[in-house]
Amino acid sequence: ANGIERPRDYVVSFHYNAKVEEHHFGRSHPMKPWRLQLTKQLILSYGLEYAMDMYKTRMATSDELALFHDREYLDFLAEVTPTNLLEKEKAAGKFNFGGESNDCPAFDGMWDYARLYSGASIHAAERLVNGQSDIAINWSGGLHHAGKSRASGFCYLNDIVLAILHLLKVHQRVLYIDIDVHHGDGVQDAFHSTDRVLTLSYHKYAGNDFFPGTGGVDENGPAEPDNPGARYSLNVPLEDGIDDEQYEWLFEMITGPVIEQYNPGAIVLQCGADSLGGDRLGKFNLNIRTHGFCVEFVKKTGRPLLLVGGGGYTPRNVARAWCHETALCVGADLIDELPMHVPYRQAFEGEANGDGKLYPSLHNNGVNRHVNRNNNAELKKLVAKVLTNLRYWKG
Ligand code: TV7
Ligand code: CA
Ligand code: ZN
Repeated sequence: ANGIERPRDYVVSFHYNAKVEEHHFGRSHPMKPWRLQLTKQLILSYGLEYAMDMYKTRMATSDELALFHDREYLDFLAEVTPTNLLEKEKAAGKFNFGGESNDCPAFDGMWDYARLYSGASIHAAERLVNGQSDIAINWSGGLHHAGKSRASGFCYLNDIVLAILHLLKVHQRVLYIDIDVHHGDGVQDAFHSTDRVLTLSYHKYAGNDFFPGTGGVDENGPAEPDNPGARYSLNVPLEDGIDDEQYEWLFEMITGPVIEQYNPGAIVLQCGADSLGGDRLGKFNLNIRTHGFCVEFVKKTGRPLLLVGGGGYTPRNVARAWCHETALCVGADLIDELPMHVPYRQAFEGEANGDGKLYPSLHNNGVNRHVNRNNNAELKKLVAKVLTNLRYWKG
């Protein structure tokens, strides 16, 4: 031992390929792969790489992707470019490309970008499957909206579904938890007819007024009599402005019994950072430590754990949250004052950017605070409603 090393209680692996950072969705698009560069820099400046196994991951192959995605859709992704998109009008419409919203643009390098983040999740899952890691992390993944043959909500390939398919090779049951502010519809849909994957998403829900419009509390998987997946989709729809105390209470009250009763062999936690206060798209009031509370809570159950990223549209706070959560995994306490030598330090400096701290309040003086439209009595009823599904499980 060199004095820096200490016994590891968990073997943590970090799966990443820096090439993902170089991709751009286009001017003014809120998804910025560059936030991953900021995240990695924070992690390195705190020295967390000495406490993990660092892997440079490869792109997923077409055969690996075809375990979930349609070949025809994959061929389209491989061929489409900003210039030929118009000629491919028919296919583009079918696969939910371009269009008015431009949520999923055909940007240069998109196919490489999507294969890189997918490759990292697959590699991370393989490490867990082999028992080489207890916790595997891919902050470039977590793209939970992509369908079998459909791009949606900034997601082209569903790395989460692909990773879960690997975990199912050795685990009878896999639990998927999603704390992104958006509903994890793509993962839910992929496993709606099996009881071997339980999906649990916490999100803002406002019907058609908030993307993707699904995830009501009564949406629990098709209720056909012979569908084994019925009751194995759980949704926790929330209003704007939920605070730290309410979210921690809710997360514990629901996730606790779910883990205990479902007894999964492995857990995948999507850590979308758009549920933080001050996010450009989300409207919750969560601080970084509360977001991390969910990671710590799940980690403490001691099951093989895959952590993936997801949304997060205020890059400096995405980097803070995912750095903090990386530290939680390796069991390190980080000092609040950011290291002097962190590159891009100015992105974290100044009153509006968190004053050079790792844990600034994300709702300073009410500036970024959203009105809290959740009340405790309603949340209590919501917990009861979500948990009724558990009474229908057998075994
Ligand atoms: C996992 N919100 C993904 C979340 C995906 C959200 C949406 C935008 C958006 C797109 C842009 C853009 C934007 C400022 C924000 C119905 C619409 C309404 C777009 C103008 N600026 C995740 C997807 C969501 C694209 N989509 O869960 C290019 O916001 O609400 C919608 C769809 C039609 C399109 N308009 C919004 O976090 C990673 N899109 C700027 C440029
Ligand atoms: Ca969610
Ligand atoms: Zn999101």
